[in-house]
Amino acid sequence: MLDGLSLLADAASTGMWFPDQSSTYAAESDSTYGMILWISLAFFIPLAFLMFWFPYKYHGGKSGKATSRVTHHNVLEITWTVVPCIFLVIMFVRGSWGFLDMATPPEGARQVDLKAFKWGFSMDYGNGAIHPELHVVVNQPTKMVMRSSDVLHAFYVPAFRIKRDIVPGRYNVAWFEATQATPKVSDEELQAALDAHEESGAESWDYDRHQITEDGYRFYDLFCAEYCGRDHSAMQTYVVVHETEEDLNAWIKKISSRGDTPPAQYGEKLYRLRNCVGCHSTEAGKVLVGPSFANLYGYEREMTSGEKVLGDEQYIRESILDPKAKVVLGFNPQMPSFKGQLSDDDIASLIAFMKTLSDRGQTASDVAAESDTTTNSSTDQADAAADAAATPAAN
Ligand code: HEC
Ligand SMILES: [Cu+2]
Repeated sequence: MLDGLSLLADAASTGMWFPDQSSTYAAESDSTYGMILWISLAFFIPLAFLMFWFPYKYHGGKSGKATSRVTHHNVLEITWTVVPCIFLVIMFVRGSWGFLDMATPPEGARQVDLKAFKWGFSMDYGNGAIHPELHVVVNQPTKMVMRSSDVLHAFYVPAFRIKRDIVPGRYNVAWFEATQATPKVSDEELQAALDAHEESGAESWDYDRHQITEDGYRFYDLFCAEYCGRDHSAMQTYVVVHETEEDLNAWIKKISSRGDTPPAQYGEKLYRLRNCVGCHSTEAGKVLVGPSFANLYGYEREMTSGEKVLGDEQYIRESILDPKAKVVLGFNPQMPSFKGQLSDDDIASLIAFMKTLSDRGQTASDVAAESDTTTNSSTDQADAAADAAATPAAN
């Protein structure tokens, strides 16, 4: 209730019911909308008034017998046909100008490949730089090439007045040019938000609460605008508009390499950013679409082929690059391949993260380290296999 009131107050204080006009489309879209709204009101109000006034004025009383006094009136008929037609043509022409403009991306637009899935977005900036947020440069056209990996979704950025369906089995293109950057906040403000995040213990970054991204930028909302199932209402991401191309390129570089983040910590980040989190939990026994990552490393599991496989580096790497090669018993081969999307270092980081989730993570890596210098790895592996056979699989 209070939320609703403050939303109303927000809307009233910005003068219109819309967010700031932040793209080249916005002014034209709003004025077309306004024109249609006023024309509709100009017809609706007198018509609604007459609907009540005429029955009152011409009613014949209780005893009166219903008769028709309708005759023909050419001038009247032509007027009420031609005048609304003119308005309709104006609406159509303005609408189609806007539509044609939106349908033809300009030469040289920067391209971002968008993938929509149940229930999130992933933006591909090329060269393995993939992130859920959409990052673009102010006053430069951006072309979105969009696909869906499951059902119908839609790309909707209210501040840009752009909305486009994302259809499984085909590519849909949209383009826009942002006219207002979303600046980076001061280092102190970012640090305060990072601290608050740390303190809250929340698993993922709370954009609504902090009002900045994890990298310290303000943002616009990007919604899915097509009902697509259970978590449709939470299917949302964020748009950052950089002030310069250099700033955007620096950000892309930052997300596409680990830098000096420890591997396990970076692996956890990838787990969330690349949406492993959508299908794999980190809690023992909590099965989502795929098996839990808890005690994956260092334990044996059975495949649909009947083969038993140890969860070591080689197996995990193969599971990520070629998921259908070995399919875990009791699961469908639904995992997409991440070939070409995760670098060797990314995969190593993910494995380091999985080790932190396994009670054999430490010992197993010691074993691996030892096996480089000594030659007892086969006996250790046999021990591990015997252990795994003795304990029923945790997941
Ligand atoms: C669309 C859902 C989905 C996504 C997203 C997904 N996986 Fe999977 N994954 C599965 C399923 C289902 C299986 C089990 C079937 C199989 O082995 O292919 C699986 C199996 C695995 C296995 C083998 C597990 C085991 O217990 O043997 C690993 C390792 C793995 N995934 C890693 C990842 C990583 C890393 C990511 C993110 C980069 C990821 N998966 C994203 C669905 C998914
Ligand atoms: Cu959706």
